[in-house]
Amino acid sequence: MDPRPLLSALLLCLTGACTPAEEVPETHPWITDAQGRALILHGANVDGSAKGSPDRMPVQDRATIERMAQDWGWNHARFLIFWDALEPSPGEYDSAYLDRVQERLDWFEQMGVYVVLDMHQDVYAARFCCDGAPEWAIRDDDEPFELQAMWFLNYFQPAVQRAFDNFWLYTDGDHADLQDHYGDAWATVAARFGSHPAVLGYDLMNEPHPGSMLDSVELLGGEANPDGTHPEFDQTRLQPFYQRMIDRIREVDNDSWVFFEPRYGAPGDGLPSYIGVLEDPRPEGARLAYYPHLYSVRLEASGVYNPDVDSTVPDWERHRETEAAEQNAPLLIGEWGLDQGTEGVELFVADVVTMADRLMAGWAYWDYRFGGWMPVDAEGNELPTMDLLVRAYPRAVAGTPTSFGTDPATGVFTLEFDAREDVTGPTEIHVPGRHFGADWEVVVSDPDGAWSSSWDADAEVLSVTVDPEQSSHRIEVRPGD
Ligand code: 9MR
Repeated sequence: MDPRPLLSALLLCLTGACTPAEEVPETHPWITDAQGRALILHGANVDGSAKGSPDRMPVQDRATIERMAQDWGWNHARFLIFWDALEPSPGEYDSAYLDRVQERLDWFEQMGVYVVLDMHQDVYAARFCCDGAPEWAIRDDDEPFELQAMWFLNYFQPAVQRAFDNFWLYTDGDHADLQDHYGDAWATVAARFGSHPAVLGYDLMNEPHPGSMLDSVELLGGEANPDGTHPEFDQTRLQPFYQRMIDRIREVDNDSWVFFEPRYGAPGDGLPSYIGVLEDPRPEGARLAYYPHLYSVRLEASGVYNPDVDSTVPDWERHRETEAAEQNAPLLIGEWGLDQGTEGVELFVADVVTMADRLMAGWAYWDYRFGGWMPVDAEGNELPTMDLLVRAYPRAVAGTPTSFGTDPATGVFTLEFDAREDVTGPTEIHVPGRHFGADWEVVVSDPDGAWSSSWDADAEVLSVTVDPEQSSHRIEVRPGD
């Protein structure tokens, strides 16, 4: 028997971050649209090509990005932005860069795609291989750095770890200006884009790395160490940083959602995060969303997915569900994905999307580049896994969703939700023709004649207006023959 889940659960409780199952709230807040409808988001990260491009924009043009909405029925993009592009010298923001971001946001708005702006970093900064902080914000104390062949191995270089350590030490370090600048950079983004109709909110930092506090045993999937550095990092570095950023953003933007993720590494692989409860000063109620990543180290190391020995998906589900409930925050997968050449790729993708439906969590696939991990080749042709990413889901629910999902045996999609008085507009369900055919059938639990539906064949969106007299509703979409 694998003792890890038990140990992880125990550790979670020892560190005060555990919520016994019976205390987990039954509902969580929903991200809603202007009509109050709960949004479920399916989409992709747009995208890794921006990291190294001279203008820091992804390679795609309007037409390729439009395929998200047109061909796959997606309504979500996690859009990469970079601190070094935004603030090339201290306190000076590049307005031409923001204009380029704006152009993409306008495209997304026209496509009905909701965007989360993700302040991306990998290995702290471009100087160390990858992307993130501007040159002036690298405080590595001249620690050594040797470029490694695999990008993530650079995280073990002393210069990289020192740069992170200095960034995280806010109150007792000499580098408090770094987080102040980072917060001001976010405030600049939020002041400029907070009211943009496509923008849902901000992901505070991509995969925040613990620097020298990284526990590499845990990173490689080993047992969590109860005396290890990760709980300390999460609670004394990451959590106060997040709180500072939330408070700073709220000075300029009261309405957008603030998304946050666990530290880099182990949580993505299913191990616990220890971030304590974050507070949103927003007087009308919190708008904080939990946006963790999911990657299986075992799968990436072996090139094979075997669910009998790889418990990433169930481990991740258990911990993230508990943590989201503890934060009282909606849960969405900010990144997940894998090399399409992996043995068992379809099984893994099916396991993740089914789990996400079970949690009623949206997701953004990593990433949108054709010919990379996206199941679309360099010429733009779909690979078989795309059929799993294109699935029925409720894009907007006129009430509080209580469950949804597709029965793998029958292909029937079912959505259940409770009525809510302050919502207007119909419930919208993406019904992909590739799975449902042309003569599918919709069955609603409300009395005949008390509900109505319409069909947008172009967008493949079914709209259902339910009977306001009923307190709960069940909508089934049954595939045609
Ligand atoms: O997939 C990306 C790979 O091509 C790059 O070399 C690497 C460094 O820039 O980043 C990879 O993308 C990672 C993302 O930035 C953060 N989460 C994990 C992604 C996959 O490893």
